[in-house]
Amino acid sequence: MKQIYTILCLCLTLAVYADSPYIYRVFEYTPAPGQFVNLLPEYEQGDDINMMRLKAEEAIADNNMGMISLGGWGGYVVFGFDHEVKNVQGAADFIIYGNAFYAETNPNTDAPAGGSSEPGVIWVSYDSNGNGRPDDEWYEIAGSEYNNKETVKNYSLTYYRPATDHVATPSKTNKNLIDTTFIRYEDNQGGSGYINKLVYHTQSYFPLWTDDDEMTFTGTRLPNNGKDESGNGSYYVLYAFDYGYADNHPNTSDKARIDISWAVDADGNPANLQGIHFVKVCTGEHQQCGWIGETSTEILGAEDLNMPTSLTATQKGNSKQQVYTVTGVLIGENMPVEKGLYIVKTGNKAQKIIIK
Ligand SMILES: [Ca+2]
Ligand SMILES: [Ca+2]
Ligand SMILES: [Ca+2]
Repeated sequence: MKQIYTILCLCLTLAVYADSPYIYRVFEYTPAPGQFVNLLPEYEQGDDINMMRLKAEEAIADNNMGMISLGGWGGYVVFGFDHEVKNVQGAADFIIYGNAFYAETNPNTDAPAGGSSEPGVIWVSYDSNGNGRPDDEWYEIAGSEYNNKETVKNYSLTYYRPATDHVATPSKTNKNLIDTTFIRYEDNQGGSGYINKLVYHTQSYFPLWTDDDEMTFTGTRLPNNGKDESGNGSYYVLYAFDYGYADNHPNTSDKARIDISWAVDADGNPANLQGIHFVKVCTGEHQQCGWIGETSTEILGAEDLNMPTSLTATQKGNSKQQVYTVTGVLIGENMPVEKGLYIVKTGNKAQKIIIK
């Protein structure tokens, strides 16, 4: 009898694992100031930090493939899966979907891959205390630029809200920059400057759901990747780094895939994680490229790449019922008559069903 009970427990664990390969929950959404902030997702009067978190969740969870912007350098989102994303040895484990694309009309024909690559630095965490919350240790995914001497670790940047009586300073040479003293920033390396306001985006760039007059972010700053290939400021190319970042390569590229084995601890040693539950993505670039403005990482979703294929969600909108055994073998569309534990999947939702 005890043996039967154990088997049932194992089955339940399997069934929970089978829920969804996509983002389950957004725990925190804290963009840095930027041209898409208050637009992606849209701020509406009265929205507080939790409402904005829910809007971010609605956009990127459950394979919805909406889009959120993390704003300028340091802005971030924290999301989680409903199961442990396993670190499969020798294979990529998950992908974060962004809106990066390669330029097809780069005047520099010998250039490497690039176009609109806005790399976000990825951190991962295992739910060590088992409470379902991202309050455990974070490990950085050491992407291709981790040991680049231009990468700055423990970079810190503070953005300041414009004063209520702020007067815009339009650029004298670039009509697209309607305020060159818009959002002041200072870093911990002696650097300072302003995020420009662009003629295309005239809303507040400072998150409207916070009362704070300044926002400070700390993390990894990647080398600048933008280059004016026209020589006259009309055509910028943001080059892709080799691997290990979000919103860096197109979603269809193998180079957009992330291997949990790349995770390192604070000293740069391999973290040797067996799996992860939580992911944090931070805008990694602190640069402005003329008329296209500051570089900001965008996120559309994320997916566990190694769930059993027979259990992963079918095409969105397909509401046909499918019945599986607990080991993932498809039985058919009708409920079985034999006693046992089954997984019934309708669209993206999977449920455990016990036939007694
Ligand atoms: Ca792996
Ligand atoms: Ca935890
Ligand atoms: Ca982007």
